[in-house]
Amino acid sequence: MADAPGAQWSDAATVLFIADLHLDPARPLMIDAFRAFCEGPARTARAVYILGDLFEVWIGDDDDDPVWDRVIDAIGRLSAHGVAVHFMPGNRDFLVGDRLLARTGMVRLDDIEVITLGDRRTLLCHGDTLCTDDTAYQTFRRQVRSPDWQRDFLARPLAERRQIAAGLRDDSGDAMSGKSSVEMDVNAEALRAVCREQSVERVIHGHTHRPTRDQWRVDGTTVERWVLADWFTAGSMLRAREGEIEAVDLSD
Ligand code: LP5
Ligand code: MN
Repeated sequence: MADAPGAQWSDAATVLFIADLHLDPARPLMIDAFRAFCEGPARTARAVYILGDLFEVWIGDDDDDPVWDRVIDAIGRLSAHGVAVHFMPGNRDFLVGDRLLARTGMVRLDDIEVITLGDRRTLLCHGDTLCTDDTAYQTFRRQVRSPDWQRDFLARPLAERRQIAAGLRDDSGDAMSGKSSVEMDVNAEALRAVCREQSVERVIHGHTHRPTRDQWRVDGTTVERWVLADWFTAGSMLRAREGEIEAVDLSD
């Protein structure tokens, strides 16, 4: 049974964070790597937080591609093992719905979640909402997050949804080639603002695929930020234990 959102994790608990796996039927080796993660390191944890873009594209819980059964089975067995698996939607898989959650045992998180790790309030987010300089993306995001738009999209046949998603990927790729690297990164003031609002001392996010650990001054507080790595070449995670975090390369 998964713990409620907003959890408080004691120093002794191992808590894992992953994001930006972009699991894709075209890349079966990464699906194998994810299954190995679920059967190995994830089993040692009290909780696993998936902070968005688990899937390259999620076009609806009725997607009948058999490759997803391997992913669903792995998460379902991890949940059944007693690990609390939390899912936060990213910009690729915000259409994950109740049916997938029920099949996997995952608990859905809001776009911003604050948990306590050891004694530090820690903000979790995918990271896309912090990229406020990317105004074209933020407009796109508002459109595709609207319930009316999602209802309309999900009512279309699977083949058409696949086609639309592929078209959006092409449009996005074209749009990104005209954006600067700074524009597509986190905006410093957006990061500071959410830290201030949520009174946190630590932030963990993904999305930018620029793994780092750095420190930010927010008023009188030092905020530690961790940016998760993607799984394009190898699996990786952040592991919290005794209130401290370390980055772990899963291919080692
Ligand atoms: O994903 P990534 O990291 O490569 O790029 C993101 C931003 N792009 C996106 C778009 C997705 O990649 C497309 C696939 C989404 C599938 C969703 C599920 C299935 C269908 C749902 C359909 C809506 O998120 C990219 C950022 C980048 O991160 C860095 O932060 O820059 O943003 C864009 O490129 C968006 C463009 O700037 C504007 C959108 C172009 C498409 C216009 C079509 C409008 C259709 C509106 C539909 C209502
Ligand atoms: Mn993303």
